[in-house]
Amino acid sequence: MKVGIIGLPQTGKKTLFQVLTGSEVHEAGGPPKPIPGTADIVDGRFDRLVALYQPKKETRARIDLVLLPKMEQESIAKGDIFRDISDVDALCHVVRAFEDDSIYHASGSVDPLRDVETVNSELLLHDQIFLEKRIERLETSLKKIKDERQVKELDLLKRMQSHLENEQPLRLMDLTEEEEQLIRSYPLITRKELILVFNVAEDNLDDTSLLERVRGICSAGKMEAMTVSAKVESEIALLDSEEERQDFLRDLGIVEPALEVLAKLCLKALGRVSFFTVGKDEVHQWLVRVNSPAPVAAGAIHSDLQKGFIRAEVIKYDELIAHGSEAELKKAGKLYVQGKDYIVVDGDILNIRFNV
Ligand SMILES: Nc1nc2c(ncn2[C@@H]2O[C@H](COP(=O)(O)OP(=O)(O)O)[C@@H](O)[C@H]2O)c(=O)[nH]1
Ligand SMILES: [Mg+2]
Repeated sequence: MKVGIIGLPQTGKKTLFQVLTGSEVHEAGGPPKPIPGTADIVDGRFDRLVALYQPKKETRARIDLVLLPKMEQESIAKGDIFRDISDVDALCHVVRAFEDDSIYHASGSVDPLRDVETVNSELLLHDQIFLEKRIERLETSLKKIKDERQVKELDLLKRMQSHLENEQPLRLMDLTEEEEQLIRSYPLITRKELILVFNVAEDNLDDTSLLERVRGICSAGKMEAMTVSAKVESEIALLDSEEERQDFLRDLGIVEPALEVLAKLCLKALGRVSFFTVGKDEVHQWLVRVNSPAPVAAGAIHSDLQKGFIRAEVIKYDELIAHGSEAELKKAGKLYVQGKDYIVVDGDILNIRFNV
């Protein structure tokens, strides 16, 4: 379960990756390779819970990231880049939106919408070429032996092909469970969820005009979009205390920190929600697949909790904050006891009752 960071050269990919993973990337010589890393999920709810419980230990949820080589003529022509891209579960496309004459742009000017188009066309083209080859092979094989599964697959791939010819990414197609199975092992890139991260100049952080301009193409192509200043984020990351960071954000007039927005979009793209366990010993944020029943969430904590699951005591984050403490919340009768069919909702605080 990992998110790949892609983009044209000099867009801020590395700066953002370093901020997210808290690591330093040294670009080695030789052919460019994907660089793996792990990022904490930034979530203000976690910080509030830590403030409330003052636990001995704090554990944030984490996701895997991969910094992929830049998309440029050479890597595109060789095709290596697509193999790397098809290896990840969701994509985060960093798009340059900041002006800076001292930093070259591969196309000579800063034009974020053009760059989104450029990259999307390359991804569409990759899937088209893949499908074309696969269809050809299937047709040859079907001439020799008639195979029910292959007939179905051919029909599906042809539908996908005409979809791509209309310049529509494959993520727009609704597939049945059976169809999903047929294409599961294929390196189709436009099937993956895509987040556009516009790297804007520091003084454009509160400017929403770019996001308004892309709203149409985002809903048409089922993409998410956000703005960030990779440079500002890397400055914030250098600050020593949480207090300083808060002051800095306030001075910039930032209401919802970009890294929190990005974390949310990444979880959505990966089809994950988070829940919490809380107490004096530890506040812990966990990730589970969306629509997981309570025992599966319990299993994310420990397999014993799933095996011996009895019930889940559920607290709603917003209700806890509104009542100020767990004791007040319980007095108000807002501790919910749920059984094994309960579907965990993002932000739930769970206490699993189990026996071993
Ligand atoms: N002015 C400005 N420069 C930036 C920003 N983000 C990155 N850069 C600079 O742009 C160059 C490319 O950044 P880098 O993170 O290496 O991008 P990558 O090549 O896409 O990985 C570096 O010189 C960065 O310091 C930004 O938000 N504003
Ligand atoms: Mg660079």
